[in-house]
Order: sequence, then C-alpha cells, then structure tokens
Amino acid sequence: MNQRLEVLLVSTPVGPLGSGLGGGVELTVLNLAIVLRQRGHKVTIAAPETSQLESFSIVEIPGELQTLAQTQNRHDPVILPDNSVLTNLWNYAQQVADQYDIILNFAYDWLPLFLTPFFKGKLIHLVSMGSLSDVMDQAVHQAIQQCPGSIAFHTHSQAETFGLKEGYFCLSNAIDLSQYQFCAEPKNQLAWVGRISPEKGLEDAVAASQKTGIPLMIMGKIQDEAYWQTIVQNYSDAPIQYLGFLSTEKLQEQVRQCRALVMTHRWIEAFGNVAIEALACGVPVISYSRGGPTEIIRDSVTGWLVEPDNINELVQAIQKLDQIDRFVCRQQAETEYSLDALGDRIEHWLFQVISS
Ligand code: HBI
Repeated sequence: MNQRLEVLLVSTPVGPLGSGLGGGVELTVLNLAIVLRQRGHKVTIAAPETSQLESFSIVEIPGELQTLAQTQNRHDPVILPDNSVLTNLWNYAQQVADQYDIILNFAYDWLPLFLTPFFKGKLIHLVSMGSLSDVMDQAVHQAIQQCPGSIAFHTHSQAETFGLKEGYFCLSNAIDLSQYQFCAEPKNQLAWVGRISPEKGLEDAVAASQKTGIPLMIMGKIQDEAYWQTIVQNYSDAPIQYLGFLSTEKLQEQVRQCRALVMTHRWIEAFGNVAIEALACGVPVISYSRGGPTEIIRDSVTGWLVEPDNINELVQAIQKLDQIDRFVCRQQAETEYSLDALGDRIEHWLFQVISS
C-alpha cells in the first residue's frame, strides 16, 4: 500500500536550517525530506525564517528563537519568549493541518508534544535527544498515552532515558553514503569528532593519545572555549591536532585516514551520527558503552565497546584494532545506515500511523 502522502515537516525552533544551531537535527530533516520525495511523497518544510535546505522550498516562519533545552535544568518550567517562533510554527501548522496526511515534528519542546491529540492523529514526533527535563518527559509520556504510535526515537537506549521500553517507533538514523569514501590503508592516527563541550569527554581521548603516542585528529565546533583551553594546558605533550569544524566532504577526507574513531561521551548519546560516518569510511569505532553507540557498534566486529570513563580500556581497544576488518565496517553502514534503509523505516512508521 504505497499511497502518495502529503507530509509537513516542522523543524526545530532553536535556529534556521543551515545555521548549524540545530545540530544533528538539520541533517536528519534533510535526509528524511530527500528519501520521502524520492519515494513520491509531497514534502513541505516549515522552519524559522532565513532557513535554507538544498532544493527544498521552505515556509519561513518569523519569531524569537527557542532556548536550547540542554542549557536548561531538569525542573525548569516551559519558557516561551514573546513572539516565539515555536508558537508561530504551530499556529501555522494548525492553520494548514487539513492539507496534510502527516505532520512530523522535530522540535524537542513541550508545545508540539502537548498539541498531539488536538491534531486528530496526524501529528507525530521524532524525539532528537535523551531525557533532559520533567516537562518534556511528561509531554512525551502523555503523547504516547493519548496517541499511540505518535513518538519515534533514534535508539532504544535513548527511549530508556524516558523510562520507555515499548510503545514507540525506533527510527535509527542514516547518512548519504555516496559522500563517504572507503579507505583500506589508514595512517597511524585516531579521530575524535564532536562538539567540544564537557558532555563529550574529549579529555579521555586526548589522554589515550598521550598514553599510546598515536596522534589524535580533533574535529568539531569549539562550543566551550574554557573547556578546550583546559585540555590543551593539561595535555600539552599529547600528540593532538585540532582541524576545526569541517564540512561533510572535508570531515570524511580526514576521518577515513584514521585507524579508528574514538567516542568518549559522558552523556547518553541519543544516536551518534559520527559513528555511522566513520563506519561508512571503513573506520572502526571505539566507544564508551553508553547510549546510542551501543546499538550501532558490533563489538569486536566493527569496533570496540569499552567500560565508560575507563581510559585504560580505551588504550587496550586501540591496541586490538588490527583484529577489525575495515571493509566489514563499510558493509554495516551500507546495510543499516543508507538513505534507502532509512526510507524503508520512515515509510513503515508513516503508513503505520495512517492506518491506525
Ligand atoms: N532545544 N528547545 C530546544 N528545541 C530543540 O528542538 C532542540 C534543542 N536543543 C538541541 C536541538 N534541538 C538539536 O540540536 C539536537 O536535538 C540535535
């Protein structure tokens, strides 16, 4: 039953698409828009004004951007600025709702979750982070309870942070594999990719680089300058290089030349896009056994899962890298994380919602 659906994607209110403020969600919106259009569905995107997304036309909505949820405290009340773009986005969605079969929300915010039952079964949500606040936890539980099937996460470990073991759709994620080139013969160096911020635990990867003497290529936006300076001072003799915040093309050019990607996150990663980007280049992933990466990495086959926050185990895993077949890493990306695999998963969810 492959009917042609009219789908409205409502983006995150923290920044215009293309600004990078929306982090991983920007790539997720783009990839889902691409696969839905490829499969013949009509895709419309509503997002904060000045948003841009490749060839997609966007309904630009004005208003004040929303505070980043991860900068707030767990017990904080909902904050809505005057002339909030979040409120304006959902005012718009409500006005045009009858023109769509499905309205898919990407905002990690209370308002759209609360509105779920008011949209007569059309409104569904892809939750983009783990549990961060009581108000969001409660809104997610209420949406599932009132509208079963209306919530998707990227991984089961992400869902578990909300205390959920069932009653949701697990979408995983995907990347455009044609942008990532396989590399069989790497240099003797390691990669670390991510926002440079305390919850990403960069210092552990730097410590492992210092212990093994293997150079560490660091890529990503410096979000916390003081945190970065502390690392540089505390590990002044570690063989590290900061390569900046790179485009996908430049990022994969660097990562593919590495023996492994090292993931040292302190918090529960909802998914771990950088892990599938590495696998797509044939690069094994060594990660703390915490959150999304535990559902991506096949331990001892496409990488190693080590005891969280244990630098010695990182070092031991680095010393076992020759046991990993880099081609198998690429194969896993092709089987599970291609845009085509994502297309199957998103259609499965949408048709499930339509038929219920
Ligand atoms: N914070 N309030 C709020 N709303 C979002 O949609 C949001 C956010 N913080 C981060 C974020 N989205 C995305 O960058 C991550 O989900 C990837």
